[in-house]
Amino acid sequence: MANVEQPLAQTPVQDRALDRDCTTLSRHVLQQLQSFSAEAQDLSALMTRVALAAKLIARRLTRAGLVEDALGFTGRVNVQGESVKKMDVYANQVFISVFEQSGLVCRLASEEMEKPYYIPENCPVGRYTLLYDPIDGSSNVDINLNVGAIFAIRKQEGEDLDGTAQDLLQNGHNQIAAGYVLFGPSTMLVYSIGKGVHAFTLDPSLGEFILSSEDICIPEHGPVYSVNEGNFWQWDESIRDYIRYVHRHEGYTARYGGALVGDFHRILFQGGVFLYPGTVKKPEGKLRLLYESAPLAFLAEQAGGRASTGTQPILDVIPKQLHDRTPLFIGSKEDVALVESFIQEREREQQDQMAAARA
Ligand code: P6P
Repeated sequence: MANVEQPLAQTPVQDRALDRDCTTLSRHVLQQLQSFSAEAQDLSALMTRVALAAKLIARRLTRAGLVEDALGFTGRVNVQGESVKKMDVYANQVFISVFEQSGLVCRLASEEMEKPYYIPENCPVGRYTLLYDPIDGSSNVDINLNVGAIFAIRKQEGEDLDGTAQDLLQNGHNQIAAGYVLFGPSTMLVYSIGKGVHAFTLDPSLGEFILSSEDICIPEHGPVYSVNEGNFWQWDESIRDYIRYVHRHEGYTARYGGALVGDFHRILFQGGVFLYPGTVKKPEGKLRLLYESAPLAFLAEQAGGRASTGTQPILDVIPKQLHDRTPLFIGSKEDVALVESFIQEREREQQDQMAAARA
């Protein structure tokens, strides 16, 4: 038998490091599905395109302070009634560009676009829709603080011949993949295809997202509560009761970065709860269901956490419109349940008062 050259021996640590560096996002998706079926290949290709979008946006953000016309406002207002930043426009277009000619995505629905964007050459063969918030927390862009992008992938149902994408108005259990990109000191991509939550860190020297945390689990309880207390005067009494509770009990700490992705990322790893309740000005809440709350709720539940409107699991909510908003309470099971208990208590008191008034 010919003398087969044995590879030079590496230490187990060296072997593990090399294997990790070879665990790219596309490989991980296929490993997760344990399949090379057409659908598995589609998902792997979709995630690879999301990763490309993340790299392009990260590159722009890293140099934003040096590039003409990268920062500041466009002077326009989007469908949400929010002032549009130049980075919002750029990032929105990046997602469109990376999915054109992909043959995969027929429609893109974004916080920045009133109606879904159709890629005719991909329709109707393209079986997937990307829902995304291209830059979440864009108020942080001009001050070089962390921002994020949030995405969800759904399968198109029916032909959508009237171009109104009514099939997107379904609950969050219809998401086949969801995740976010955190543009922070490092760029991280966190995703789930329904088989746990996994985090990848961009290695700029490789231009690849490399697996950094697998099967992430949110602690049952954590010290962090993340909320904009400047809205205290606008909240329902039940939320004020919860805030008074955490103010008066040891073991809680407030963290609020003004960008949902960064605030959620902290809670995903350290536990706690993020709250964006309804307010006097926005009784339905500020955060958008289809491309902010539902994707993060998918991740939270996959990681053993919880996500609620305060009275209903986020993943059960069926939107009436593409840009519907919901209140959001998301994070550790015990901490979300504690917030819900204050809401339920107030509801009981109100029902008792109404019953007493009728008696
Ligand atoms: P507020 C950013 O505009 C965003 O949509 C989320 O990223 C963030 O959690 C929230 O709004 C911040 O809103 O009212 O506290 O400034």
